[in-house]
Amino acid sequence: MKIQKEQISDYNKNGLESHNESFDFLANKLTKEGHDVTSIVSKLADFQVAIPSWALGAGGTRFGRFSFYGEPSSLEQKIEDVGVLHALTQTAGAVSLHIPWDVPSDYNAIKELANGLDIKFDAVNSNTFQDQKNAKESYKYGSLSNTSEAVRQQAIQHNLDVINIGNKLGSKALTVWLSDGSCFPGQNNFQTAFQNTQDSLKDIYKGVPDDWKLLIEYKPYEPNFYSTVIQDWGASLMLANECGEKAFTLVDLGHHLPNSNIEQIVSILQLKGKLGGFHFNDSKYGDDDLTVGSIKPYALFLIFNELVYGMENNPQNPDLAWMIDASHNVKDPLEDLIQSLEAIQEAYAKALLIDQNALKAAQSNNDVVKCQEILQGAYRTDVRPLLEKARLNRGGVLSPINAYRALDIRGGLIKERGKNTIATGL
Ligand code: LRH
Ligand code: MN
Repeated sequence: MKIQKEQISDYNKNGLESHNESFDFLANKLTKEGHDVTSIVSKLADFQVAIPSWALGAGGTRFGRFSFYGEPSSLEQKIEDVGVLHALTQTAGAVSLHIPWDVPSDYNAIKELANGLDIKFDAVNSNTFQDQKNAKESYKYGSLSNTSEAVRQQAIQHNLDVINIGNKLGSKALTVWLSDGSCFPGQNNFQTAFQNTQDSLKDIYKGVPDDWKLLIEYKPYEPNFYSTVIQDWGASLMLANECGEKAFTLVDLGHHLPNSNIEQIVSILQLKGKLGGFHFNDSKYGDDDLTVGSIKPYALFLIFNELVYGMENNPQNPDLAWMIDASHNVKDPLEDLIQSLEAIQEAYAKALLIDQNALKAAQSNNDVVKCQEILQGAYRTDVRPLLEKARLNRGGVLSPINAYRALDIRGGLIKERGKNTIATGL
């Protein structure tokens, strides 16, 4: 399925007048407050988020999985679905593949398809948390940390193979997330497991091309429920420092224990020049992989405040990889991803309205109330007309969710693919 430009301009017709009214009103107000509205709108339009190839079908848990039908059953169809998201939102201009769930059969055809939809290949993800059919060694007791040299070698080779696949697609980063850990006290020697992981990552690092990044993703628990080798930002940072200047930490918002101050973690990782990227989602309890901004929108705003500050003040930190990592148990996957893209844009737009100089001055004067007023003044601004303008400027729709429904895209996908297709992934 491909969304035609005419469908988009036809859909926008009815909403243009009220959009122009609310945009002009907001732009006048923000301009009077000293904001450069044109620059904010172009920053929003340039902000592209990679869609996880493993989240284009219904997710599930051990208790069940409920399909939405019309799911993509091939990498080509997954790229097409990312194309639909990008056509509507103009902010989903990349896809993050997971190997072996998404090994291309025809690299040129896939690159051509993606290029035709203005989709780039972001980080590729290795998978040493599942055993592949006919695999010689098992990852039951870990992969890069495993006590068995043979298992570690198999996992290292898999990561080098993933780099090779990414290279052929034009990707510039490898994301390593390890489920390695233990379920019971005494099961692992923590030092041996960490040292094995460090040595294995250094072997993988030797295969990381000079213009690539190695992104080390941490997570406190699941699927292991007593210890996880790369459990938190500290472990990830230590391993990235051990590997070298191309290695960075990857922050998955759902990979933090309750009440963690993620914005402080983000701030310090940028200060140290070791923040490599994000997996955006939201959560109430654990790694719930819920819609971005659906549970803690203010926390997301505070994270973007630190990102905006870091992007202005930390040249030592590289450009970040922006990716969503979500799972859809009760929502149409494409609608869920559209809502996540909107929430990310909204948090970024509100953070761009923070007067960082005024905030820094109030912080220096310990004017606590003024600090909060500056933050919450920005947060309480309805920035949706700015998001609409950014989409319009790039040929997108005013309201992606309403357009998705008005154009009956899920209905069209079901007609095209039927009701029995299942997407690979989680
Ligand atoms: C682990 C994780 C990781 C992916 C997987 C699909 O919880 O966040 O980023 O490999 O989800
Ligand atoms: Mn993740």
